[in-house]
Amino acid sequence: MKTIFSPLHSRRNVRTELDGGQLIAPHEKPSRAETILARVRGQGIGEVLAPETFGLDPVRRVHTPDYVAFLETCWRDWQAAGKPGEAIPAVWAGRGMRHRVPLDIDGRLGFYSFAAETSISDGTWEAACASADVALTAQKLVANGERAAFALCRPPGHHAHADLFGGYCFFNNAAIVAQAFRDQGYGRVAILDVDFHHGNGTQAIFYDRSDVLTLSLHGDPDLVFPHFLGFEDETGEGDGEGFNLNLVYPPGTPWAVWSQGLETACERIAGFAPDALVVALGVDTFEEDPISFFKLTSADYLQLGERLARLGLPTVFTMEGGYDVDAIGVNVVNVLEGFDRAV
Ligand code: SP5
Ligand code: ZN
Repeated sequence: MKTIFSPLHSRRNVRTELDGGQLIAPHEKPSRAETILARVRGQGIGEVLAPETFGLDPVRRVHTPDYVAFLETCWRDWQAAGKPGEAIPAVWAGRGMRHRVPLDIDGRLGFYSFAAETSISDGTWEAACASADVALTAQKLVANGERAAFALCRPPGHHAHADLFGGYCFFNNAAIVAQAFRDQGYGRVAILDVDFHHGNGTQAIFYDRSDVLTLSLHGDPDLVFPHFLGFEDETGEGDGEGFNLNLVYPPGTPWAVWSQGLETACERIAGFAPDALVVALGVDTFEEDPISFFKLTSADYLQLGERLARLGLPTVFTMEGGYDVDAIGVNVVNVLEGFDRAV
């Protein structure tokens, strides 16, 4: 399968992540993408292509214009306000307060975010735009007849809502791909999120729609990020009732248990009979991941890829999380090789 990669990902290179009351070196760092790319090339799984540029119209099909405009100028506005460090939200509209967009950059950072671990600095905007182009280029390949394509997106996307950043995410690449398929006449699209964390942004974007089925397997939000969405009683609303599936697992979950959820999700996808599949591919389910608590092994990712291939659908993979950089290349490429082997 072909891989789409942009060196502009490296423009996303913040120094800080708020964690445990300290500013630590971020988990979501440039070496993640470089390690995956090296493994893609090393295993020779297919050509590596640069993205085409699609502009912001397909991004704005999923994100609000004011959110996109905020991201574009956020770093400049922060600097113009004379702030010494990286841009980090520190105030939010709590219960009973007003959800209106303030003028001040501190206020706007809070309005357009749901978490403070995602700092913004020079180059974040450029990398987020390039990441969306990577995803849209993979979508175009598949729309033009490729069975599958791998969008090596960085920064990741699945936590980003229509107008919220957080969880290391700015543009929801998986949602942008699904909407692009819809806009090109694909009637139904499924998004399966196998990242360790709940795909809260993806769920929220399509929550009231029956044309995009969203499914996510993840760590119990009672215990882990994003904490405020991702429970199993969230099944969709309005037209979308019955078109969202969350499968929640506890600490220590191994492949033998996780794969039963994968089977449930795959059967639901088959019943939906979509015209295309988007896989939000995180490998922070790995047993050695530094911020997660599942116990998948490197070999398990081959089986994951095989099961996804058996759905028999045109498939776009978008890269999401995975923070054990030593293993991230092997684990991601195992999914893609397992898929290609089963096709
Ligand atoms: C795309 C993706 O996987 N985003 C995940 C964002 C998670 N952010 C919160 C991380 C909290 C980490 N706490 C670590 C404590 C263990 N030392
Ligand atoms: Zn994750």
